Amino acid sequence: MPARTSPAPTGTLEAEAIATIRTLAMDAVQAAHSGHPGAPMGMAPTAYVLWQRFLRYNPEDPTWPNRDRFVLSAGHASALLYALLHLAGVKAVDAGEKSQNEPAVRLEDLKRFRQLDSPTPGHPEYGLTSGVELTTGPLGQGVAGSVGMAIASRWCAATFNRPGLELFDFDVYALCGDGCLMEGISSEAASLAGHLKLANLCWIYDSNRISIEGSTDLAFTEDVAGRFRAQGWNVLHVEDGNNLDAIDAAFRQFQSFRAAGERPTLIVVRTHIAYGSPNKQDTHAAHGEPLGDAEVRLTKRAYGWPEDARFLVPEAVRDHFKDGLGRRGAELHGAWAAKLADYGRQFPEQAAWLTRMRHRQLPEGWDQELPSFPADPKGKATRDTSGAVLNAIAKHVPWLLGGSADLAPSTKTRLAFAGAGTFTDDSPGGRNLHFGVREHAMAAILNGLAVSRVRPYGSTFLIFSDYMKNSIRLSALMEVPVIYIFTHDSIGVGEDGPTHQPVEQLPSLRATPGLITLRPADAAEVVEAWKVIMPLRHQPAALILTRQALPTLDRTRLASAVGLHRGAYVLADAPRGKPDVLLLATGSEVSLCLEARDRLAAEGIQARVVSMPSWELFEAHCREDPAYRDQVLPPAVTARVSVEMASGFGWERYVGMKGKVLGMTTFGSSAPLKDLLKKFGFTVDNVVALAREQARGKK
Ligand SMILES: Cc1ncc(C[n+]2csc(CCOP(=O)(O)OP(=O)(O)O)c2C)c(N)n1
Ligand SMILES: [Mg+2]
Repeated sequence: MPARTSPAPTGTLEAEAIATIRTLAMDAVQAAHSGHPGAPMGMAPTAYVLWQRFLRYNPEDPTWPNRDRFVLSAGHASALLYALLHLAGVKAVDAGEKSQNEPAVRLEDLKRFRQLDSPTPGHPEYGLTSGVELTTGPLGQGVAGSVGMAIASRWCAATFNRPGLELFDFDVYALCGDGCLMEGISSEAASLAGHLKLANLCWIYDSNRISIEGSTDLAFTEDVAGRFRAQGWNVLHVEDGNNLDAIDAAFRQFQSFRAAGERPTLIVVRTHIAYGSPNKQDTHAAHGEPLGDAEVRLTKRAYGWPEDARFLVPEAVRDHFKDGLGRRGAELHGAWAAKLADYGRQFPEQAAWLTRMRHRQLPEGWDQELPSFPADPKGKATRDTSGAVLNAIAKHVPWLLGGSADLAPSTKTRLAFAGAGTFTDDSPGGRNLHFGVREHAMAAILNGLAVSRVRPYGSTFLIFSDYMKNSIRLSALMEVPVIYIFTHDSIGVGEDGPTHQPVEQLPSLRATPGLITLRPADAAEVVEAWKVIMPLRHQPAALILTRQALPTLDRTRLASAVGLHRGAYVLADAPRGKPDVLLLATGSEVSLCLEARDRLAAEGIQARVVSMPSWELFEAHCREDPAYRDQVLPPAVTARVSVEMASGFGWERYVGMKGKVLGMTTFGSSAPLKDLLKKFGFTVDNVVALAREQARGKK
């Protein structure tokens, strides 16, 4: 292996294009006085070869469903992506995904790298900048998300393609660095990708052997190639990241592997951050920071670039990209559009699905088989009713697919109807996904599926949402409608003990902007929760469900569960109309409050029970209808008790500083449920006592 890469190419149009990418990235970082120039400079030749010679992408229509995806998993190298989007002439699209006649990234935007309201934020943000396929920056998320895209490509091909009318065959490329491959999530995702034989997936590893603290010798000396081979991947090496022929050969090799259909591909590209001045060579000093004006000049000189030029884009370079990527993309896109028209004539039903799926609309009649549940004091666990509802919906939403991190029998998320199938390498049209015990990768893969426009759900125990947290927040940040199904939602788990009993997870999900959390109280609320979730187009949802059975409430005596749509509703009012005390609860604690209400009435205390399955929906509803808050939570009634088997964090918002929060202040413990309920105070007696105290105190 050479000690260092060859000098940057010069003297050809290709060399000029690469130098343009490099100098744009340098200049952008320098102008912002922040950002990472190293990876963009090191990977410019590889990115150039991929985009110009291989990527099937039409800059005129960056939402073309069959485009090859390029994911910049090393999101700190965002300047590279913005330079590429700019040079390729990628067009902006509006909210309705119509291509606009203006660039996604203008030269002015590169000059405003990392500034307020620019489309060139510090890390690439999906939905903000056309052409950005996934929000990246938290290392590992991009490569893991790319697995979701590769699954989507195969699933869409199996579902929609017809002989002679292959609408889907896109490839997915993800560019990562040492950091992404150090992160555990990349191992989870690579393991699954290898198992599923996702031959349409290519990760490109910028092996520059540097991360922030210095050489990878400090903390990362494993045999990366060996690890990927063991996970069922092809591994290719490009020993010199400036050698365009070697890079070209590697992508060609990927394409032949792809045709063989057996394994995903990792291309290890050895790069070396070659700065201008000798003293920066082989040092990590400038890594991850702007180079400084003097170094920028020297580096430009080494590229044969005018030293004083800033943001210089030779017209010939733009034309070059138009002739390469642009021309190829336009031809492929044109041929695809013709195919789609033909497809629409021959397979109108599937074509209609495709249109709806692309625009995140539901098919007609998606809710025609929604079950209803009669009142039943014994009732069912909400995980069970949710499983039934999910199946009833999935039958009529052909692109709703998902699975669990090895807990489907417990989370009740298996699609069991005829034809649902299981997604495997030889049945890629299956709709049950097996993620294995890989929660973090599961959530990132769900994001990759969601941006590919299928409707994904994933499930596990609520406690393990912590393993998935960064990907969950990215679903919210990207505004994609991933459905998270979390069961075993409290100390109700019982004997499994505190390791499995969620306490702080609910508040943490509620604190995530844009995520809708729903904790239904009975079977009827489960149905209503799904009615809220399915039409969501830009928001992820977390559905929080019990393992233990809950009564199915008698809605002839109580308010309709339709109230769930407003997030909180008066389920049972004070028997004589004017409440002395409000009992607020979610999920399994709602029926506890109903019992307490009856006992309080016998003592002459009038209690109102408010079911509050979703704080987010309640807040959203109250923004539109401020009077609703006072209707549900009359300001005059300050005697209030909230009851939820989770950390009480945040309930003060609804019970006020003088109200009582009955929640968890410690971890749970391992014991039969009834003993735990007693120990932690989730008994009718205790709720009655607290309510009495509140009501008396306020009189
Ligand atoms: C999950 C996560 N942890 C830490 C960081 C902060 N961070 C940004 S870049 C970087 C080093 C990445 O090294 P590498 O992937 O080799 O990229 P290079 O520095 O070579 O461009 C770190 C630790 C991050 N973005 N994400
Ligand atoms: Mg590195």
